[in-house]
Amino acid sequence: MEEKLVISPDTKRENRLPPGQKVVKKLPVLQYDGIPQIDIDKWRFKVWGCVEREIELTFGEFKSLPTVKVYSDVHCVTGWSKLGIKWKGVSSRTIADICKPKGANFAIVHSADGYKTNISLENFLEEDVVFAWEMDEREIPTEHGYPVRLVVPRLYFWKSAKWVVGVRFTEEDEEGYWESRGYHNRGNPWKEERYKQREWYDYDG
Ligand SMILES: Nc1nc2c(c(=O)[nH]1)N[C@H]1C(S)=C(S)[C@@H](COP(=O)(O)O)O[C@H]1N2
Ligand SMILES: [Mo]
Repeated sequence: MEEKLVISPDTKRENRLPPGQKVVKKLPVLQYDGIPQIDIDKWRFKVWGCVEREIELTFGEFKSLPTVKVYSDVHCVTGWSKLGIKWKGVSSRTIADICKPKGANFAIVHSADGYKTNISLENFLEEDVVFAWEMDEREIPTEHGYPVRLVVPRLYFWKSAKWVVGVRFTEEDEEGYWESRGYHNRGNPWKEERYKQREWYDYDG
């Protein structure tokens, strides 16, 4: 089967660096807590919620799905960007083709460390969104999300969940780990959607 190559459109911009960002040479390692230990024999990729078909796949089954290669930059909300990463994995569109979201408006991505993040269905279905198991032509290292990490190149990197164990499609929006701690709900780096607008009551003493 022919493998698709997707060049994330933001990498083709004349200025690839979003406002307020600095380029780093090496991808930093960041997570809210520890790096989870994953037993690959017990690991499953699950999709449930507002879908016509729920799935639960082993790593072998997941890797036998059609693959896509994505070339993208990543931008962390804390101010660093890493340019030019090669990902390989399963397109979010392939997952949607298999599971057929029905009445869904959001994808809530769940990880083995308890991390969650919410992505609108529209953003989730962009062509360059990939559940990757390879980064720069090697298996994704444990600290970067082995066995599977999501990559959402057009949004700040906190939306790119590491150690993914599943996706739940929902009708209603549901804030994830960082979204419920003040991060912006969408997180478009080109609009600097870093944090939620503070309300007037936040300034009250
Ligand atoms: N499961 C999980 N995924 C996560 C996080 C996390 O804490 N847990 N942190 C996010 C944040 S804030 C960033 S910047 C990136 C960091 O990815 P990296 O360690 O591969 O650079 O992972 C994102 N995905
Ligand atoms: Mo981040």
